Formats: sequence, structure tokens, C-alpha cells
Amino acid sequence: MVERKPFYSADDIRHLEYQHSRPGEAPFLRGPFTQMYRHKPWTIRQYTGFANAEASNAAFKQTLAEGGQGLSVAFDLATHLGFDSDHPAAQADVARTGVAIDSVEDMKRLFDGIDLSRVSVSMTMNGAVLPIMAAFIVAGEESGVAREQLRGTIQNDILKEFMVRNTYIFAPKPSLRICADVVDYLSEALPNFNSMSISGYHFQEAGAEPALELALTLANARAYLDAISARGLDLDHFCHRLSFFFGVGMNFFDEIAKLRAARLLWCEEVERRGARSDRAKRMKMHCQTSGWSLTAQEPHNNLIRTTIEAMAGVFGGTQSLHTNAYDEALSLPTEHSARLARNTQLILQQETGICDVADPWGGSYMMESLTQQMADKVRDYLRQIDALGGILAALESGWVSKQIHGQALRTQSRIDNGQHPIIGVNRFVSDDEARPPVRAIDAGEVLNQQRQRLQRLKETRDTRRVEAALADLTAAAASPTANLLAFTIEAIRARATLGECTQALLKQMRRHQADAHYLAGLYGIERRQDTQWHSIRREVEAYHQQLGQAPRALLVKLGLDGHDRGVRVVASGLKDAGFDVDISPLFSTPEQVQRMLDAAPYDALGISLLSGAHLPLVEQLLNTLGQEACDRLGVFVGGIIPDQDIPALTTMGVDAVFPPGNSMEAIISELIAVLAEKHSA
Ligand code: SCD
Repeated sequence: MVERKPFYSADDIRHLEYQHSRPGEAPFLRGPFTQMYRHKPWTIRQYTGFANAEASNAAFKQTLAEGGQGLSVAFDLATHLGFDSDHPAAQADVARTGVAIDSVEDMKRLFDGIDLSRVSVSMTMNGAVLPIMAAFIVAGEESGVAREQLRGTIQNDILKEFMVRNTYIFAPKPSLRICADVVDYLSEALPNFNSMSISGYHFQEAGAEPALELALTLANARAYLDAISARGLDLDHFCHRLSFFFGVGMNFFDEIAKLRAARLLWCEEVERRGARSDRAKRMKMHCQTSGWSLTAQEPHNNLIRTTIEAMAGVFGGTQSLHTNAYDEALSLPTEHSARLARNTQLILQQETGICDVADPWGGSYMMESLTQQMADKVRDYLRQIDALGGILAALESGWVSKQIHGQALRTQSRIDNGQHPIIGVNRFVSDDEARPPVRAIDAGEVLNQQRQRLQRLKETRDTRRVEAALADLTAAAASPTANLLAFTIEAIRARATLGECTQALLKQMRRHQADAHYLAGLYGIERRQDTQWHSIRREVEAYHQQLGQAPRALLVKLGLDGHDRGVRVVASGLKDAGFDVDISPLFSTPEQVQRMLDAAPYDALGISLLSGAHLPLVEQLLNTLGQEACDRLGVFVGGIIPDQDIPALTTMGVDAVFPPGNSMEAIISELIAVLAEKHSA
């Protein structure tokens, strides 16, 4: 958190260089446009996508009919990682956290009846950016919309995937080339399409505080500018289509200051590199309220949190906003919760007068001062990154991960010791919790449909044309000057699938696999003054004495789910409490988990899943491990697990389930009880 004073006065801002700047003028601290929301309010753009193209298309139409102003597509994990729905590795994850898209035919169904020349579409896609962007362009073409008319944004921000989100396919270097190919191609062929959405949101979700979130976002943006400029592209030609994306959490003042500082720092950066036009220098951004701040306990409180966060985004001058639904810590939003989330924005836009004035916090002693402090803190981080040799070197050295994970651990320790209040979780906890209904997806049904569609597509297409286009794509991957998006468009037009395009590229670029790790020591240090923590440590110590050795836990991530904040925090907490802990690489298969279990005498197996695929994945794993392993190990599952799924997990052999909001003590205490019982049996 940026340091605060009890009150601020004119003395705090007198020295500030930009205090007399205006919205719509460089350095744009006060907003990218002169009139801001008076001329056009921010775009209400809700991130949506589930099941298949038809279901998501219906949800898009509903959102547009009910006040949504742009579309934002959430793809499923199989699509993100470049697997067709019929790929063996993807089976449990198809259609869970977004829509399954295998080919241009799916993409056409996704936008059926929606005029792509009028509605702008954001697509959150990074790993499989080539086939998805290509399918969007071809779908537009085949529905009569010229490329120049297509409006929207592709996320195309791969660097943060290696740092936090983990939906990468190729290694950082070839991935950067792909990003630059996309920017290069779109800047010529789709002049109205934003070719990147350089994202901080996911850093915040993984634990970064606002200043670190902004610093990492800008450091990544610098790496992209280097890569694109190295091709000889002029900043004034492409920069105005690089857009940004930030999270907005409950740290109300800092979040507003962060968004104002972001514009200032971006303007400075591109000016320093020689950009001349205002449109290149003005940062435009999308914001999303914090998913991490949502609680599974008393979920209706999340409506209040989201409203406050949305206000911070709007006071910060965002161009586009997603407000989370209150039930997202439990499952995918229902129709009703999605409507409330959208209405939150409509109420802000139409009932409050907030849109009347540009940068309403401008001139506030406190806000101007905080903005400057935030900018200084970010500059300091950027200097540290430079000293390490740039963001790629900082990533490889483990510095990035250590910073983010360290902040996540500090936050968790403050929640667990009560210093960071969360109503309904560590304060004013209510026993009388009404759990709202959650949306269930029949993923098995979608999987069957997608398989049948793939089969039909493969039976009806011109195989020779597809093979030739895929061979050209492989050859292009070997040639550094070829534009990979141009070649992917030809393959997709010929009806190659997303998975086939990925395979064609994998012939030249191998699939990247990152190591998994966690920090030891920090969580325990943060809680060293805390009696509850000492008492849980004593419990572990007593069990250690009984066993004759430290209890040993293996924590695993299964399927295609790359969210690892929770598993790393729990690993650190267990370690500092006295366990020996290993974590598996992301995307582990049951066979890999079995090999890890065979390699050391583990007492506990923890499975972390936030993708909604817990039932099939836990079942597969426990079937592979067999009854003897389930009897011997304390098996626990953590993540987004709806209440109604807990009995099924228990029947499979799971001993304890920890949905979001459990304190470290609660997890460890229950785990020790389970282990002691197993040990004595
Ligand atoms: C707007 N315009 C104005 C104006 N306001 N002109 C004058 N005065 C004003 N006040 C103009 C703009 O210049 C633009 O024209 C046009 O109006 C549209 O406005 P915009 O501001 O560009 O708005 P929009 O089209 O909505 O674009 C907003 C962004 C865009 C630039 C921010 O990149 C975007 O929509 N991003 C959304 C990204 C997203 O949804 N991501 C979801 C991520 P010109 O175009 O002619 O200039 C979800 C995610 O990752 C979830 C987490 C996870 O999955 O892990």
C-alpha cells in the first residue's frame, strides 16, 4: 500500500509537476479524452463465455439487449492451450471456464446474428492467439464484414502468462515473435482493432499490490515496444492500438491513483521513445473488478465490494469495465447474477451523475499526492527490473515470481491474523449463510458435440488444401520474416482446426513447461507474533514427534488449470508450519502424480482446482492411484468447489475440502486431524 498521511494540504501538491494538466492533454494523467464520459461513458463490457458457441451467443445477445455495450469472450482452457476438444489432455476441461472453439465454424456460430461491424469484441487469448485471431477475421469475412470494419481487442499479452496466468504454449522468445506478428499484421489490415491488451489484472489476482501490478505491466509493455520497434514499425503507426488492462481491488484510493499514474508513465515512456502523436501517447484501458476479493462466505457482500471497485475504476478514468458477478467465488455466474453485475455499471452511468465531470478527483491534495507516490514507487520497481537486465531476465531469475508470491503471502498472513479485515471471513462471521444457486454446465454434453463437429468438419473439408496450408505454416515458423498470422489465416480458411494449427507450429517451436515453486519462510515470519500460529505449529510439531519425521505433503495442479496463487500460498503455509512440501508442475497428469508419489513417502496429497473440472479430474486421479493410496494418504482438495459437489468428492475418497476463505490454521488443523486418524488406523 502507498503510505498515507492522516490529512493532506496544499503543501503536499505544490511541487507536483502535472497538477495543472487537463484531461485529454499530455501526459494524460487526468484522462485520455477532454470530455471523458460526458462525450462517451466507458464501455460496459462483461467477460462472458461458457459451454458451446450457441450458449455463449445467446448470452452475448442477452447482454447486448440488457445494456451491455461491447462483447468480451472467455474461452475454455483447452482453447487457450491450443488443444482441440477431442484431444486426450483436454477432456475434463472442455467448456468449463469459457466457450470451446475448435474451428472457424465454431467462431461463426459464436457471433451468429451479431453485426461485427458495429459491436466491438474483446477476445482474451494469448497462447493460441494465432488461430483464434485468424478464425475471428475469417468469420468476419465470411459473414460479409471487411477487415477494416472489425473493431475490438485481442489480449495478445504472452509475457504475463509466464509470470502468472500460465496459459502459454510456446517458450517466451517464439511467443514474443508471435505477439509482434499479430501487432504488425493488425496494424496494417485491421486498423480499428486493438492489437494488445497489456494486462496487470492477473498480477493483482496472483497477489501483487497496485504498484507492483503497474510496474510489471509497464515492464512488459516496454518489452513489446522493443520487439515491435525492432521490426522498424513506427510508434505513431501502432501504439494507439496497444491498450491496457488493470484489476481494481478494494484498496480504493490506491486503485484510482494507480490508473492516473499509469497514463502518466505510459506517456513518458512513448515520448522518450520518440512518439509524436497524442493518440500514440494516450493510454486507453479496460478494468475488471477483483475476482480475488470475492468471498464464498456471504456472497451477497460481493455486490458491495464490486460496486466500490467499479467506482474506483471509473474515478480512475477507465475506457471499458467488467464488473464481477457476486457468485463467482462459488461458480460461473448465473443469468441473474450476471444481470446484477451489468446493472451495477448501468446504475453508475445513468443514476449517479458520475459521468458529468472528467477526473473528479483532480486537484484533491490526497489524490494528486498519492498519484505521484504511486508513480515514484513504480519507477523504482522499473529501475530494479532494468538493473536485473530487463523483464525477461527478471522473469528467468525468479525475481518476478518472488515479488508477486511474497506479496500474496503477506496478504494471506494478514488475513489469517486478522489485520486485513474481510467481513464475513475473518470478522463478523455469520453462521446463517444462504448459498445462492449456481450455474451448472453439462460439459460432457458439450464435449460430445464438439467431438462430433470436429469429425464432420474433417469429413467435409478439402484435406489436401488443409495439409498444404499447415505445411506452409510450419515452414513460416522456421522463417523469421514470415508473418505467422497471415499463414494461420490461410490454414483456418481452409478449415484447419485450432489444434492442428498449434501442432503445425509445434513442429518448429516446442511446448513450454515451467517449473513450480513456492517461497519458504516468509509466511511464518509474518505471523511470528501470533499465538494462534504458534499453537498450530505446536500441533504439527507434536504430530512430527509421533511420526518420527516431518509430515510430508505433495500438492498438485491437475488438468489445464493454471491458477497457482492458492496452491503456492498453501505450500508456503504448510512448509512454515513444519511440513515437508513439494508441488507438482502445472498441468500434471494422474500418471505423473503417481510417479511423484512413488518417489517419496508422502503422508498427504493436496489437489488444487479452480477450473470447475474437479469431479472428473479427482476421480481420474484417485482411480489411477488406487484404494491403497487413498487409504494411506490424507487427500484434500482446495479451490472453487460448490457445496453440492463435496459429497461426491468424499465418496471418491477425499478426506477434506477447502473452498476459498479457509484460514491457514483451519486447513492445517483439519489436515493434521485427518493424518492422525489415518496413521492410527
Ligand atoms: C471514447 N472515444 C472518445 C471518447 N471516448 N472520443 C472522444 N472523447 C471521448 N470521451 C472514442 C475512442 O477513441 C474510440 O475511437 C471509440 O470512441 C471507442 O472508445 P474506446 O475508448 O476505444 O472504447 P472501446 O472500444 O470499448 O475500447 C476500450 C479499450 C479496448 C481500448 C480499453 O482495448 C477494450 O475494450 N478492452 C477490453 C479488454 C477486455 O475485455 N478484456 C477482458 C479480459 P477510435 O477507436 O477510433 O480511437 C478478461 C480477463 O483476462 C479475465 C481474467 C482471466 O481470464 O484470467
